[in-house]
Amino acid sequence: MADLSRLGVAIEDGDRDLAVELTLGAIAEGITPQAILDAMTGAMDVVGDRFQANLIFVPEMLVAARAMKEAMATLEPFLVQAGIRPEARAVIGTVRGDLHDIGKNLVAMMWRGANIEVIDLGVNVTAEQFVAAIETHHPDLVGLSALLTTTMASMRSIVGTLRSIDLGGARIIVGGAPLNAEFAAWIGADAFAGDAGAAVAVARQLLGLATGPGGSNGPGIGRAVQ
Ligand code: B1M
Repeated sequence: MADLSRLGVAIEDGDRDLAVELTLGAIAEGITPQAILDAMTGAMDVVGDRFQANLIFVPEMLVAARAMKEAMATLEPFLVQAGIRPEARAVIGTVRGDLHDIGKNLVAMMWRGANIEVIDLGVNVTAEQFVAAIETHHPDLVGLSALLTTTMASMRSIVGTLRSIDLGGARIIVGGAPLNAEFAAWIGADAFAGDAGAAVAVARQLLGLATGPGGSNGPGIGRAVQ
């Protein structure tokens, strides 16, 4: 009998092979794709909480996210068959002038792990590229990352441009080591997330989605005041 808690632990531990094997086993036993997905996203909530609490660090979070990605790829055709769709869609990118993408990639992985579809625009993304992606993909979230004090200005200018167009209700989340909640509020973002775990909790808060089993509003979350 498939044990979904074992699947969760395999993802938390970053054991890709076991995560895929347990996913296949659960599918073969007829466990619903939704229940399997819930076990996976719950595991990523736990990972996010541990990361925020400094109980694990970037390498552990990366291996967990990779295990999640592979297990998700296994589950995806069954989710599609069952008509289960991502709960939200996000566009994310590192802002113009900035080539740092490790943190942004982590946020993208964690969002995917939280059943948010992510369109990743990469690095050095201009305002025009963000606008084009918003017009094409109609996201619920727009994520901007900046790692340099110099590209904080670029972020401000991009958010200014985004505020001048019809975002279709999309909310703007910003993050990156040199930023804080005050800066996020000042440039007109909806929220700041201090790390990839917080990015999931903040996204859920902004979108009014249910908080996962391990998803608490831990440290690192800053809501920008408009
Ligand atoms: Co650069 N770099 N770098 N660098 N680099 C820093 C950022 C720096 C602090 C190093 C230093 O001087 N101590 C410094 C910035 C100083 C400043 O502006 N105050 C710096 C500099 C100066 C530079 C160059 C200018 C160096 C040069 O060429 N003279 C140059 C700039 C290039 C450019 O971007 N135009 C440069 C280049 C590079 C590399 C290409 C060599 C490489 C990047 C490789 C890559 O990303 N693919 C690199 C690296 C690796 C770093 C350090 C060492 C590590 C950054 C990192 O990946 N951290 C960094 C020093 C440091 O941090 N110790 C440094 C790990 C990552 C998981 O954390 O990115 O903070 P972080 O992401 C976190 C949170 O910030 C948050 O969640 C993530 C996960 O928890 N977060 C978000 C990030 N984005 C978010 C978005 C969200 C929410 C949360 O919502 C959308």
